Amino acid sequence: MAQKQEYGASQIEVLEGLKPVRLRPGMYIGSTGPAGLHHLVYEIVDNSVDEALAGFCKNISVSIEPDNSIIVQDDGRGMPVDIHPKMGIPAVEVIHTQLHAGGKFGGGGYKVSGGLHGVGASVVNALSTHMRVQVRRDNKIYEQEYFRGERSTELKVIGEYKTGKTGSKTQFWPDPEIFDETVYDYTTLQRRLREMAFLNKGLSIDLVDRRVSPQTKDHFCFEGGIKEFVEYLNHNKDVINPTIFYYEAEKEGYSVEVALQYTDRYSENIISFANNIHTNEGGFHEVGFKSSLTRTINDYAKKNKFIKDNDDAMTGDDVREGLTAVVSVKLTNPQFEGQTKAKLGNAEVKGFVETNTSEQLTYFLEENPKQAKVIIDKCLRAQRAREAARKAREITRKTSVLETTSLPGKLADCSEKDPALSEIFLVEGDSAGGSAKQGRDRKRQAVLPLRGKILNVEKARLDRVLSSEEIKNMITAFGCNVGKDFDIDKLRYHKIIIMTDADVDGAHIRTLLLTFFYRYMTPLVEGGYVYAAQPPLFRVKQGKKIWYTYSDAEQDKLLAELKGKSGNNKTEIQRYKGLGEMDFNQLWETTMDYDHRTLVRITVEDAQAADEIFTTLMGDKVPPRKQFIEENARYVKNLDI
Ligand code: 2B7
Repeated sequence: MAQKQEYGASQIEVLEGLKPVRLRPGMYIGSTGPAGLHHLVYEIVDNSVDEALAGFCKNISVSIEPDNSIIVQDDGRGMPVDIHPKMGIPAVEVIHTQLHAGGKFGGGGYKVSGGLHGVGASVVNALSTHMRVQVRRDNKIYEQEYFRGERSTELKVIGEYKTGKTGSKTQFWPDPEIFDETVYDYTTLQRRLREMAFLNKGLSIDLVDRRVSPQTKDHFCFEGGIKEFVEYLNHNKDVINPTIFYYEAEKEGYSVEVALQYTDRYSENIISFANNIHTNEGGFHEVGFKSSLTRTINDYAKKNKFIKDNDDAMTGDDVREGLTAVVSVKLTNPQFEGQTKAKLGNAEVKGFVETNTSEQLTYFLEENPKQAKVIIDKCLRAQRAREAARKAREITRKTSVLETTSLPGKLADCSEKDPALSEIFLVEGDSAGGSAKQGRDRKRQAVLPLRGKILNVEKARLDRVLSSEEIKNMITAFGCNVGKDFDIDKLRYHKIIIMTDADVDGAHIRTLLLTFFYRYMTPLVEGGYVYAAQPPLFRVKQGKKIWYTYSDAEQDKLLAELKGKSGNNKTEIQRYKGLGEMDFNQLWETTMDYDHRTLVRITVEDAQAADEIFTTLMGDKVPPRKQFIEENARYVKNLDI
């Protein structure tokens, strides 16, 4: 490593520049947990994507190196290396050591993708022990290195060539002083980079994991963009209109792309993005899309005599039942609002999306009358079902189970009345339910056994969902109703703990529950009230001593330690196939006892991923399931498939 430089006044300013990032990393990357760790990669990739959006980069590659460092490479113009007139140091150094180096290099409005407005590279640098940047430009390879955000070498030319190729390459090592954990998860990067490739059509993104042998690889490039995204989202579902509706439109400073297709499902799945950022909380682009959809479908239905007049008009819910749609807008000055800054606040986008969608969708329906008919029929069926369900609800309202105050018979409630101190275990199977009831802390822990598989709410309308015994039991036990009537303030337990076996069936039940909570009790997931219990995988006994381990790695470690210690003691190992194999004492000690258990809090992302995993792993179409199991055999192995 090069020797430290003497710093002039202006350079001290540079070093001061990144201090706040190390002091308050959460302010810049959201958290120092796994989400923040992966965010580092997205910040760097965002800069490559911007270069692609500017029209100069076609290929991006991301590699997880054996030492858990990350290499990102692109074939753009290469970061500028000329001396910055004000700072007196190379532009590439300014980019990596200054907090506000955005926009100055590519002219006004350069930054189009999300992220930290061009300060991404310096933030990543500040949070890495070491960073190495290479630029190919003017037939020269330039290189500079940094240490915890400080320049550790001067920019220098380390090679020359004649091909005229250009590009940027960055390698960074996330700082263990900052992050709780510095091990990257392949599937997390895979999901986001796949999404990025869908959102930027024609852009090629490669991902490789060099930590494993053979290396795991993906190549993402979608000429069809978000049209292929919709195809991907629906790959395991039965679709209504075989032709996916797709259009793109542009005007000064704004672009919009929409793709949609109806399925035979009952839920709606609209995913919206602004500047490649998933706008979870919606915003004006989504509002514009939805109002256009409702109006255009009703107008077409009226014009073609599917409905008589406005009295027969379908509601937004009716026209969105079974809909899969992706809405992606890009704009120069996005305003992100809402609790998680995931809501697009630019009001002018509404009219832009609404006008274009109406025009293009009308055109699509008129061009494809057969598909228009199956779509309208589907919406009309939804309308009739909703109407019938509403009438049925009105009749049964007073006697409705959901309104009664009596708790389900299978629930063993706790005596504590303060929800903040109470928790409920949702336990797979009656036998484990029995042990949990016996082993629990009766004051603060309630137990509700769930029998077998719960209903897949993806495939049923609300009225059928509400006729499921297991679901009714949960609704009454939680005390806060369901769907539009859900009231989080009435929640009777502030911890809802899913306790399932550590096998594929257990994962399936957990997934079904998460899908239900996410679809029908959204604030429950958003508020962080849902947890997964972690039952042990092994019990190890040696003499009078007993250990429980919760992963294969932990088990291997323990066995190695025990081997090192005593030679002649016999070791008994029991592998738990399910919760049912534990007696009530063991269940308490390992999984329920406040002092010894581990609970994993479920995030909104977990719940969203549940839907995807679920349709792939357990869906009704066989080939994707087989493919999933083959591809994930290594991960599923310890789930005892
Ligand atoms: C706002 C800053 C971050 N930048 C440029 C030009 C190209 C370019 C970049 C990049 C990630 C790691 C490999 C513009 C923009 C800086 O100014 S950043 N390519 N790739 C990147 O960071 N990849 C640029 C105008 C003329 N020539 C080059």
